Amino acid sequence: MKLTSVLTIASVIGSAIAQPLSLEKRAINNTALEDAIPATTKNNIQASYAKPFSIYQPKAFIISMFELERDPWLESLDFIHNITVPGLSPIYTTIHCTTNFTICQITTGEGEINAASSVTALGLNPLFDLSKTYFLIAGIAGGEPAYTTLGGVTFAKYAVQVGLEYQLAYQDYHAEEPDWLSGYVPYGVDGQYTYPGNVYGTEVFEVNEALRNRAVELALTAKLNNGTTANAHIRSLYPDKVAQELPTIYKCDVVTSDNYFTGNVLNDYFANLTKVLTNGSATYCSTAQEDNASLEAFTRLDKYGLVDFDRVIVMRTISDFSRPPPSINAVEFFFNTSQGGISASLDNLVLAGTPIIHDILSKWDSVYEAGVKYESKNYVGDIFGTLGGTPNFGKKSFEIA
Ligand SMILES: *[C@@H]1O[C@H](CO)[C@@H](O)[C@H](O)[C@H]1NC(C)=O
Ligand SMILES: *[C@@H]1O[C@H](CO)[C@@H](O)[C@H](O)[C@H]1NC(C)=O
Ligand SMILES: *[C@@H]1O[C@H](CO)[C@@H](O)[C@H](O)[C@H]1NC(C)=O
Ligand SMILES: *[C@@H]1O[C@H](CO)[C@@H](O)[C@H](O)[C@H]1NC(C)=O
Ligand SMILES: *[C@@H]1O[C@H](CO)[C@@H](O)[C@H](O)[C@H]1NC(C)=O
Ligand SMILES: *[C@@H]1O[C@H](CO)[C@@H](O)[C@H](O)[C@H]1NC(C)=O
Ligand SMILES: *[C@@H]1O[C@H](CO)[C@@H](O)[C@H](O)[C@H]1NC(C)=O
Ligand SMILES: *[C@H]1O[C@H](CO)[C@@H](O)[C@H](O)[C@H]1NC(C)=O
Repeated sequence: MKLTSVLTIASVIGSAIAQPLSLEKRAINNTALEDAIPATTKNNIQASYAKPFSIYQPKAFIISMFELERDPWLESLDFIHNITVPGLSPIYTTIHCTTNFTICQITTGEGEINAASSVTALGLNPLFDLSKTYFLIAGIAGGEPAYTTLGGVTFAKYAVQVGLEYQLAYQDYHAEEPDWLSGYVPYGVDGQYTYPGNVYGTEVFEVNEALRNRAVELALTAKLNNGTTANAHIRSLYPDKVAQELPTIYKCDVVTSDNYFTGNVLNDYFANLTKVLTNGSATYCSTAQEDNASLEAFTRLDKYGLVDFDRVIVMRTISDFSRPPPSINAVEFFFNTSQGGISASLDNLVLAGTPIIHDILSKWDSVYEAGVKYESKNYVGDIFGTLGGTPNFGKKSFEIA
């Protein structure tokens, strides 16, 4: 880990943060309290979840999924406060906040269940008013050599959940369906690339493109960790130009699957499925195990005004290639080949993520609090249109099955 470079950037923020502790505790708003649980005579009670007593109103929240993603942030910023709240992962029980509670960090635990549960617990916690908070999902991921490389930093517009499918083992389908690329088939249909007949609603998420583009513009000014000589050797084994080059910042999309897939076949299959699910809009370049889950939690929280879905950024840095180079078979590559280490991807989380956080803090009053300048022009939300608007993916109606 090249801490010198991380600390140089951190000191820019750190020096500005070093101020006496001051909690911005809100005055109690009795009107809001009364509005929170409206009187009703009907047997249909709808509770909103106002947070009139919230103490912490962070401007930026970093979301890590496990220890290795968390630690570079803990080292680079003054996360001196530990706040333990109900519902977090048993391994990661505390939220960390900086000296003046302006920036906070949560570690969700890995996989879709952990991510959704932890983000929900955070969002419902009465101590935190997150209605104006910007969230930076900052994790490492597998990378597609056609679009990114080891140490590369990807910022997504779409997050696609590809694991929600039927699955048959090869021995069970290959006689009848010799052309199938994999044993996966979308729900409610019998063709591998047929648009699903039914969905659970978490299959595709689209986030704010204008905010994503601002984060990319700023990240491009960062001096990234280029990785090890072993990383460089692995890059050189791929025919793809992007894979061979030094890491930079990329705009491309993330898939989520609890199933940690690798190899050419499943990468081809899920790349194609991503196109199908998003009606051609998304380009799969990074694979991770949580983003759709976190985004589902954010969607539900936004519905009640507890967070602003427009303020979510999804950043994934590339720790390893998700398919082998032509000269190595998939098993040998996955289980037996060192790709040169993940330290560049961990460093680059902080190096590429800090500029947007710095921008949010330094232009809070003039730009970010109101959230107008970088508000979305694209559709944002899930496949159902839960937050309003009409997605350019999905269908008019799905069966519930
Ligand atoms: C907290 O620290 C940030 C970062 O330096 C600074 O921009 C902000 O004004 C501080 N907020 C308060 C309430 O002191
Ligand atoms: C109090 O809450 C009401 C209803 O949510 C809102 O309209 C009003 O602006 C709030 N007042 C203050 C001072 O925040
Ligand atoms: C806060 O949590 C971190 C790890 O999550 C730990 O290293 C640190 O010691 C804790 N600090 C306090 C004051 O408990
Ligand atoms: C995936 O898509 C590519 C490009 O559209 C196509 O050439 C390829 O045959 C597809 N793969 C499968 C297994 O259908
Ligand atoms: C990475 O390589 C680029 C291009 O050569 C260079 O500009 C940059 O300074 C290098 N980064 C570091 C941290 O050395
Ligand atoms: C891994 O490497 C060792 C030593 O070179 C070799 O004996 C073993 O067969 C390899 N395993 C796989 C799965 O390629
Ligand atoms: C997406 O593609 C499916 C399958 O072709 C189609 O039924 C659906 O109408 C398309 N959705 C949009 C918004 O174009
Ligand atoms: C998860 O990601 C997949 C693939 O990008 C997408 O189809 C799905 O809608 C996403 N679900 C959520 C909840 O984001």
